[in-house]
Amino acid sequence: MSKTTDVLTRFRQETALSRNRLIGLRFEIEGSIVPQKRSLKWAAIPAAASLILFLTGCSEAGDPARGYLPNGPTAGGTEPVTNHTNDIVGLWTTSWIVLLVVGVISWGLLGYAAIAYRRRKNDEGLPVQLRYNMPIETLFTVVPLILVVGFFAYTAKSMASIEQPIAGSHKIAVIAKQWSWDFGYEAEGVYDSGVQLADSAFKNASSNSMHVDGEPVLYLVQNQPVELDMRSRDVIHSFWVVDFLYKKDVFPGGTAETNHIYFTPQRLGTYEGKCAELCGEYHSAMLFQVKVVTQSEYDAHIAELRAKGFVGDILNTTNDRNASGDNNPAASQTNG
Ligand SMILES: [Cu+2]
Repeated sequence: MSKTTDVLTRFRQETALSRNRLIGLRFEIEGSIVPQKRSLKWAAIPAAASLILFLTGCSEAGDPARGYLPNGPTAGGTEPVTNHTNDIVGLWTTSWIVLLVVGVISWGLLGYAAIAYRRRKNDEGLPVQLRYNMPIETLFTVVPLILVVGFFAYTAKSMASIEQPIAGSHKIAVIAKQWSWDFGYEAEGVYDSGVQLADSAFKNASSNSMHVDGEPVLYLVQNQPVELDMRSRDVIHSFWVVDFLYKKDVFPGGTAETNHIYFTPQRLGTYEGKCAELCGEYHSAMLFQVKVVTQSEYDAHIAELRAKGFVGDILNTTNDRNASGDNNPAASQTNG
């Protein structure tokens, strides 16, 4: 054996730490950092808990049985707000229950694995590695697939029933415009035209209500099925009555672009509505109200509109957001 080979061999022997020993060393070094990290983690738990308490504290009126969804003015009775709201609440809460079950199982398994298989004092190297485990990988593929298909199916079912026209519906035209709404009572031949709310109106609004004086108001009769035919005069808006738990985009264009909502309002009361599609500078001022009233109150409102001269087909008027005078008699009435 030459001297060179001899030196090389000794060098190799002295530096020959196995790969596993190296990995073990890495764990030992990193392990020494763990206690510090751990104390940080424990500190995060009370912080997260108080954050959750703080955040949920905001929804004081929320009902857990409804998944904290809004439930309209309680003074109006106990009926569902519309004929669709129970279905929507059911879809929402069932989804949460299913997801929580999956979550609890996942978090449980995670916690169990972290504790039962934690690194112990004399452990060296890597634990046995699990790869190409067909049963586990099939489970991880099939379970999410079932969940996604299930959620899709139930959502599609609910949407199909919500989008179903109701026979004998009372037709009302809803026209969105920057930044207000027009409502056309087609059968009665009258309309109401909103004008953009003035900044001063917001200063007078009470802090615990979205309502601002001068908002356009859509009147609906309790228990009378209604069809809203919705169109925009300019850009895309979205019709959203919060307590109805449903919103729908409103597009500019003709009959083909007209969107429809079908429902039966079931509970008397005043409901806040807004545009739910960012549509420009005063998007947030695009507020309106829906009043669900008795037939006689409705008739009185229609008579009032007629007396004010708001007669005709709102779709064929040239009303626009800035119009006043002849084209838009409402301008001088609503927000003058
Ligand atoms: Cu809008």
